[in-house]
Amino acid sequence: MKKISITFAMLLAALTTTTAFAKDKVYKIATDAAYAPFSFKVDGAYTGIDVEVLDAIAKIEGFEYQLTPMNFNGIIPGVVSGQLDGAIAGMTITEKRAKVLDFSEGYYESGVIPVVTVDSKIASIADFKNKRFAVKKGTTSADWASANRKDLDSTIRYFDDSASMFQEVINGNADIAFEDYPVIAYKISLDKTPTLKLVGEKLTTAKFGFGVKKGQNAELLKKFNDGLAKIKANGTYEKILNKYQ
Ligand code: ASN
Repeated sequence: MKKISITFAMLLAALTTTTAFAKDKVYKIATDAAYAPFSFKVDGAYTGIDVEVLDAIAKIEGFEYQLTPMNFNGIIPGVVSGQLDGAIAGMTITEKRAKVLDFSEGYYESGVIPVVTVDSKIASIADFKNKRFAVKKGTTSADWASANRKDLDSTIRYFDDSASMFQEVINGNADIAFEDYPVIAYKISLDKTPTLKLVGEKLTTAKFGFGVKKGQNAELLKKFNDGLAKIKANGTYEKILNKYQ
């Protein structure tokens, strides 16, 4: 009898410690360091759809997090290696990524679209032969370019961030950049003197999702999905989106 009660007490202690730990946990969550309108720095502070959606969800679900802005290319490896607990980074839900990550419900419609300078003669995919492509490392845009490069007899240059990729096209060192539709549409809408334009329709249709390491973080994923449903129901989600339209 004595033996049993000691075991029970120990179990209770262990359980209490685990619960306390889960409550105090500060989730390390990555975002793309420069990806307006999803995450970008204004006057020294990060803002954008991803940043505000995460914050609203954390508040309503009652969890703490540390936002970790970084180049997109390091984000999935960071989650997979366990250095990051999750990522909200304008990140497309794909089958390939779903092999190493668990994704939330999609929270934003996207898809890859080609981008050229306003004076470019490139008007459709028929004009993509023998061109110099610019893409951001580790992205679905880079995947599209590398899957089609051979057929199109084209070359690819890789960049760490979207701004450097766009600059390469603006400078005339690349002919076509590939970017997610909402990101380039937002940039063009803000340009006082337009430098870039879209070509044709989206090449892919996709959704952005919040991601955690596969099979490792069901608790955080559930909090994200529950919180997303709540902020959609109470109007917060729409309010956030409206700020960036
Ligand atoms: N939208 C990109 C992708 O899913 C990620 C990014 O550039 N932040 O590949």
